[in-house]
Amino acid sequence: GNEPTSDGAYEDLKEPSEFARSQLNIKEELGQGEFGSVFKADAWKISGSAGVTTVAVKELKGMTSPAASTAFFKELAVLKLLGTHPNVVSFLGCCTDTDPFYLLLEYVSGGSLQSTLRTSRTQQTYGNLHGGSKSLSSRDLTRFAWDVAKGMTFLSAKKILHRDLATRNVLVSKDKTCKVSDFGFSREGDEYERTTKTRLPIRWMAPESLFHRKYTTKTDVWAFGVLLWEIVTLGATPYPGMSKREVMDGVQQGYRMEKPPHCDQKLYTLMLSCWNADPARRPEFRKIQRTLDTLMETEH
Ligand code: ACK
Repeated sequence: GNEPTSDGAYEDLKEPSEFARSQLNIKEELGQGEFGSVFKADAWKISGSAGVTTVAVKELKGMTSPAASTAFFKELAVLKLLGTHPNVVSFLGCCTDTDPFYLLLEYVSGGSLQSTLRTSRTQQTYGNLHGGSKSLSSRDLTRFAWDVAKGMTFLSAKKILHRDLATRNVLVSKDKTCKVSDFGFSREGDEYERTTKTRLPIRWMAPESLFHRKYTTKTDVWAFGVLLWEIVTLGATPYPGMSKREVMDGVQQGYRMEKPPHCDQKLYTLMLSCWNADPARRPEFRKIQRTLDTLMETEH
């Protein structure tokens, strides 16, 4: 329990996932995350590992913004519940004793799925639909989708909503395994109603999220359908040529993106099922995973 010790110190209050800063050697910046910089670092003896482990460090300079601070601690709360899965970026610890705060995560060396898809293009025309990849086979693309589905099956079984599922928030390891990342918007619970609207991922959002601020596992399923479309188009921006307003109105009136060139009919059918207007009729992640299991078996 958290009883005061005889000298008055609340030693038991020490966070079990807290990691000593003195065992952390921060190296280069990897980029900007939603609440601050992300760094590469060496961690000494982290989560039971001997010696040095390369980790990713998400930094929050606490005084910068209350919204960022809220996002940081929400992400931390979700990460602590997470457990490990090969298709979800694992949480290794945190430094929350003083400013700046750090989240320590498994380091995934290949960058985001979005950049992996885009740099694989034979032509660097990001805005356009394009089927040609110089380095990724159609089986690689199906495997990306399959990996994300497995990660999301794991998260949804834990009743964790991601709420910002998109290729920019999936990381790719050296052996091309996809890992779901960025839980800054995630929440625990079956259903969640968002009350503030900061930087909403409009093009990935289901109609009930856009118009009623309702988030469920089935709104993550909708976003998964958009992620499938991103994979097939090698990282194009969804609803090409449409403004955010046009996307919102279109989606509400039943408009859905057409089948991209080169897209397998079975994958397109899966996308359309994720975009069913009725959330109850969208498939569960477990079902999506099984559909992709079958596609992986038939594709060589
Ligand atoms: O696309 P990237 O190289 O992959 O650039 C972004 C940047 O930090 C800002 O989010 C990278 N990043 C985020 N989390 C991790 C991680 N766990 N391992 C490796 N890189 C990461 C991300």
